[in-house]
Amino acid sequence: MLLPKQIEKYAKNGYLPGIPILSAPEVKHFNESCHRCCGVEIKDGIRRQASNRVKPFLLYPWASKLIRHKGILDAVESLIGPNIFVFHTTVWFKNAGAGNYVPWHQDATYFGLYPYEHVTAWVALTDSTLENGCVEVLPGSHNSGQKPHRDNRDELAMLSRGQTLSINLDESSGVPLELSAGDVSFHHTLLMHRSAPNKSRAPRIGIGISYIPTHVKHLTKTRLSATLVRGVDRFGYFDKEPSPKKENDEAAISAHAESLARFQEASESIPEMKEIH
Ligand SMILES: O=C(O)CCC(=O)C(=O)O
Repeated sequence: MLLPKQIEKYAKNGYLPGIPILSAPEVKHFNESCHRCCGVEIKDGIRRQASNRVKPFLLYPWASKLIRHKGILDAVESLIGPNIFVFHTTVWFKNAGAGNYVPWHQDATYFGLYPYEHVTAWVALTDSTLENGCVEVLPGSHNSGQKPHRDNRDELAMLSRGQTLSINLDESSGVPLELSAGDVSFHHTLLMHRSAPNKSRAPRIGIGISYIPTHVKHLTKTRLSATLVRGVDRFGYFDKEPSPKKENDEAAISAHAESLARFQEASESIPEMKEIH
């Protein structure tokens, strides 16, 4: 569990910098598994993000294990309470020397969740540095609410719609979250953050796991699914997702496709995005 002063810092700043949580053998296992399953993008022609890098816990037993890691869940429970869903997960895989980047954004913009209690645990499977394009945050920026974004058609922008904050930002107050492999950072859904291209000679890999308390609602008409990873769900706002029994499990592949299709439909009608366009 986190210490009270860490919880206070998260409330004040909107993030916690890297906490060492994964052991060295775990980093090796998850890094190798991630390379094997997500190293090469599988594009489905609709989404900008490769389908094997979105919600991989519905496809691969190793990812299903990662989202249930006790050390990560203990920290998450300290921030959002004991009843926890995984709502989403993205493998942020930046190849060596790749120009891909993540523009300044707030995660809440494209999730359509309320209240704003979603927290992302960003799990470093390699070191993450300024040179290889670590996440950078604007401390305290989660306190000023949801801000307008615009779509960004740049193919190198890694977000599903290339969402980019369309307000003036004081980038000079940005803080890089430099992490060692095995560290996990945590950020609030309204925290403004971004990451630059990977200028190093090795891949930079992080897995962003989106956790929500079970009382959080999704605001669009599409009914979404989520995975209960701790506690109980007394609300029934989401359909429960099955876990993969093995890699290339046919049932898991169709559950994953179904979940992504619903997410895609919902993201087209997120209220924040509607107001903006
Ligand atoms: O990994 C990155 O470069 C960006 C991550 C991010 O935007 C997120 O986890 O919300």
